[in-house]
This record gives sequence, structure tokens and C-alpha cells, in this order.
Amino acid sequence: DDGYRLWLKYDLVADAGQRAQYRSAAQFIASNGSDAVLKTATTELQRGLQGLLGQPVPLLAKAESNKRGILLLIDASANVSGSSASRAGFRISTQGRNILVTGRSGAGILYGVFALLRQMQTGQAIASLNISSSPRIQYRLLNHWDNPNGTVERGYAGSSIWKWNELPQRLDPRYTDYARANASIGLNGVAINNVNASARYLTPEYIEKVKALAGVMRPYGIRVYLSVFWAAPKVIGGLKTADPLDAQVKQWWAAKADEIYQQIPDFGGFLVKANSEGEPGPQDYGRNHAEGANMLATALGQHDGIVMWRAFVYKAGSADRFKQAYEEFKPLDGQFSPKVLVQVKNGPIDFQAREPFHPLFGAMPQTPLVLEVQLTQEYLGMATHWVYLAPLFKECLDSDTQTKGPGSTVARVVDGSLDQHRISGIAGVANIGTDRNWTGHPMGQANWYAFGRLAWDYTLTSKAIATEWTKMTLTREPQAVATIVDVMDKSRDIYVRYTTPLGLHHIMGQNIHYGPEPWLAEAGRPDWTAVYYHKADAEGLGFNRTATGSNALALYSPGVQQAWGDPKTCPLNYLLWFHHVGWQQPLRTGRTLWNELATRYYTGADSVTWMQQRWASVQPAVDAALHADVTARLEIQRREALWWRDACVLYFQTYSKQPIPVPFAPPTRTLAEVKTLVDLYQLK
Ligand code: BDP
Repeated sequence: DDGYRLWLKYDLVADAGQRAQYRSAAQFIASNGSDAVLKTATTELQRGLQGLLGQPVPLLAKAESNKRGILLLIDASANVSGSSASRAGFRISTQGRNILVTGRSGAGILYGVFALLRQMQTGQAIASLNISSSPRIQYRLLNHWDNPNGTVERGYAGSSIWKWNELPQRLDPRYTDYARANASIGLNGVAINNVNASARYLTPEYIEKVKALAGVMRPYGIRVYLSVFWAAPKVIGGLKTADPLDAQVKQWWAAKADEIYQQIPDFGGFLVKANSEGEPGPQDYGRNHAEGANMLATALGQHDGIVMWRAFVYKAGSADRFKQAYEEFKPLDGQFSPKVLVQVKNGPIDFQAREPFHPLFGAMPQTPLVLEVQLTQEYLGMATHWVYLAPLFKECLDSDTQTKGPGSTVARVVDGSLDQHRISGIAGVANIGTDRNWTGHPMGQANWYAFGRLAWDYTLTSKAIATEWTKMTLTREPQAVATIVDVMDKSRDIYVRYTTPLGLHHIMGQNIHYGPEPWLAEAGRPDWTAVYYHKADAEGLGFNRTATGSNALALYSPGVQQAWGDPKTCPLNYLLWFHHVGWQQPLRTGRTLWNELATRYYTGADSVTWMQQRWASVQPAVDAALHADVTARLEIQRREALWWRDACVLYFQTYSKQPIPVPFAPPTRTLAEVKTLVDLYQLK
């Protein structure tokens, strides 16, 4: 198994009794209408059933009374659960002899078909069905950080899947397989290029290429979006300025939007990184983010598109990077046009293995906020460490901002229900590329899958999603499924333990963001170093963000401040995010900070051995090539967990001056030796 088929394998149902039941329930497919997405649904159902049942299932114009079959019906008044605004919901029900899939649109039916196939892929009964489901979040996007030259920023699975040199004439079949995979998990949008955007995408030549891609996505209910380069009017428009209040600039963008919509009538809109990490933006002209975003919203005019304006900004100079996005954006709440959503990363720094939720969630009630998470494992071991990310996503979504009393979760900010927003969105930075198995690490597929499933319904549990995925992708053998799901479920906590326990953050290798480099003290800016964040000294460790420190804690609601503000009661997972704690300070665990820290590094690294053992035990139930691939990656992970452990305990020990606690054996290499390892990765 080369992994190309992802979770859409549709292999023959092995259990003969179950197969017979499915066969008798699916003797034909009948559908109404000529909607293009409905047609996709019909084809997909035929394809899925053919594989699962091992026999072709005919497509009929209408139900046959003496047979049992599956009816796909677009019904504008279909009774689907959830928000009445959603056209994407579906219902699957048993109606007499038949299974009926209804939805208010072709897309609804398509999602229903994938849900029905999933029932069979995971071995559920289909005798009496009553499933109703609607997406909780409206715009569910992947963000590709792909460049025109085929590279992918922070991509670890090969090159970009978009072959710009071949477009628009040749459409790589992978585009269709990609669209299909996204649709199967409920995603409905794709921003196809890097947020550090090239202006080139807005040239007529590229718009034609994008149009060709949009043509592939459309039958799967997916809209295409572009990341735009703020200074495009200057770079490709020949204007002298990109000032959002300049009449010519406004006109240029409006004309550009018209040009795009003429080619791509269902174009989704713009994603913008401005005045961030050296990118140009409205502030270059003394304007603010709202003035920039609103100008683009106006340029979209009557077209059905949106602007997703990123809040990932951190100006050099202010005392704590943690606070900078908040300081720039919070005052603008209420100033954004109705077509604008502000896109906020899950945490205040940058996709660390664990972050407290971003303080902007709950703080901008008048602005719809898109939650941005990262599927590509920039800070989580790239494509060699097995880290299942659903627990990370859930941790953020389930966090209670308490801004409107208890239960004001990030999820309810994002889905718009907390503040009654008309539009809502979620974005995942894609982890796919041209690698045959799409994601490099075979287990990375689960992160793509889990993102889609949570974007659709964030109330699903990480374990339930892992179970579905494992059954569809790896094995149906119950013991193996349980073992794999258990490893997945614990994998993220294990990664945190051997890299950044107790709330440490941003102590990774410079630029590559791989491996440990806690001693990093000089970089392009102070907030790109490690010492800026961990603040180790003779007394202790951690960033004091309470009132006696940077006071970033004050950005949260009083309830959250209370929960995190006292080092004695602050959850240990966030401790060093908010407190500078003495090395000898006893923690709730009964150990001192130093002993707890060392214990976590040691047990974390040892847990990788546990992962290896668990994975070895499922060998008979999993494809041999895939099993060997993961086994090899786990060996690398084990080696690198030891690298992290040794680097961090030896380095922090130079401050704590404490011995490695029993029963752990001190590292057999010196700090100087470990320090050279990161140079190998950075090609120094
Ligand atoms: C950081 C990445 C950088 C991205 C940036 C962003 O290191 O490559 O451009 O985020 O999100 O995580 O804009």
C-alpha cells in the first residue's frame, strides 16, 4: 500500500455476512437533477460501492419498486439538523426499502454520500439509518503555503502539487484526487498559494491557470481562494503606491476582482498577510489593518467573496511578542466590513506544540474570527515524528475564553454562535505535497483527515476521529485499531514532554524550526531567539507574564486570569508560559520544578520506545510496506527524542546546577557534543 488512496480505499468488505447485508441494501442508485456536485456524489457512491461490495451497482433514473437501493435527492426544504442557513447539511434515513440521502444542495448530498460510505468502511450497520448533520463552520479551508516555483514553505511532503508550468493545458489527475479527499471530509475551500504571496498569481496568465484548477474543484463543492501580495498594484499594476485609500489603488483592486470573477464566477476571495514578517501592508502608508481589509472587501463589490485578513503580526520592539497581535487588532474591533474575517492562529506565538489559546478569541466580538491551525508539522517534528494533531486542535477549540461567561469556548467564537455572526471560518495550513502518500509521514494523513472532520463538527472527539481514520486507512482488526488509536491519542502529549514540557516554547532550531536549540541567544530579532522565551537564570525558568512581568495575562478575561495567574494553581501544561518558577519550587506533582522538568524529558523520550513497541505489535494487521515505513520513522523519532532530552536537560542544568534525578541516568554526551547536532540539520 503506497498510501495514495488515503482513507478512500473502498477495499472489499472482508466480513461476508456484512457484505451480504450491504449488497442487499444497495442494489441500485437513483438520483434527481443534473447538478454537477450531485453528479460527483453519484459517481463517488458507485465507485465506493463497487469496491466495498465487489460488484457494480447500477444508476437508475428512479427507484425500482421490487429492489432495495439508495436514493439521492436534492430537496430545498430538506430537514437537516443545525443552522438553517446551511445548504451543506444532509440527512440519511431509511425510507421503506430504501436509503434516502437528502440535502439542500448537491454539496449536501456529496457529504451525505461520503458519510454513508464511511458507515460501510468502518463496518457500521446500515439497516435503519437516521443521521442528520450540518457543518458548524461555514468556510472550511486548507491554506497552501505553495510558491510559483513549486516549493512549499514549511512543506515536508515533497513539492507543491500544483504544476504551474503545465497549467492550464494539462490537469494532473492528482488535482481531482485532492479535491475528492477534501470533499470527503467536508472541506469547501482552498487557498492555493503561500501567504507570503507572489504578485504573479494576479496576472492574467496565472488567473487562467487558477481558473483551470477551480474547474477541477467545483464539482467537489470546493471554491478557490488566493493569497494576495499587498503591493501588487505597484509590482504588476504599475502604480506608484499601494495605499488603500488611494483612488487608483482602489480602482486597480476592483478591476482585478472583476477580472477574476469573470473567469472564476465562484471565486472564494482573498487571504492576506500584511505588515507581518516583512510583508508590505497598509501600515506602510499610515493606514491600519481595517482600512486595508475593507478596501479589498469593497473591491470584491457585489461578488460573493470574502477577505480573510491574518492577525499573525508582531512588530519588533514591544516587550512581549505574545501581546502584539492583540494590541494591533483589538482596537479595530467593530471597524471591519461585513465581508472581512480576521484569521487568528490558535495560539499567541506561532504553532508551538502547545500554546494557550490566542487572547484575541473572545476579545473581538464584533468581528468574525477564522481559527488558523497548522497541519504541516513545522514545530512538531516535520515528517519524521508521529504526532496526531486532533488533541491540539481540540484543546484550543474547547478552551473557555469566559468572555461571555462560562461556556464561551473558542469553538463558539469561531462558529459565530457566541456573537451571532453571519459568517464563520476555519483554516488549516496544508501538510500535503507530491510525495506518493501525500503527507510524507503516513500518519500525517490523519491530521488532514481530523482537521476536516473537526471543521465540520468540532464536537467529535479526537479518539472517535482517530478510530474512523484508522479503520478506513490502516486496518479493521479490533485489537490493532485500539492499539493504534491509543498511540495516536497520546502522541502529542509525548511530543510535548520530550520537547517543551511544562509550558516551555520556542526553543527549537533556528530557521528550520527543527530539533532543540534552547541556547540560541542571537538572531535577526530578539523574539526569534530561544532565551527570549524560556528566560532561564540562576533562580529559575519561564516567562513571567503576570502583572509583575509582561502582564500578557491581562489580555484574558478575569476567569482565565484567575485560572492561570497563580503559579501554584496554574495548569502545569501552561506553567512556564506565564510564570518564572524557582528551580527548587515544589510543584503539585511532589517534585521540584527541576526534577519535574527532567522527569518529563526522560519519560517523554522513553514513551517513544513505548510507541515503537505498540506499533510493532500491530504488524500482522497492517500493510507490510507501510508498517516498515512507520517503523523506520519511529526509530528516527526515538533518536531525536533523545537529542531533545539531552540538549535540554544539559543546557538547563547549567542554570539549575541540580543533578539528574533518580532513577534516570545522566546523558552520556556533553552539552558541547549535543550542540553540534543542530548544525548538521542547519547545514552549517
Ligand atoms: C511561521 C512560519 C513562516 C510563515 C509564518 C506565517 O515559520 O514560514 O510565513 O508562520 O504564518 O510559522 O505567516
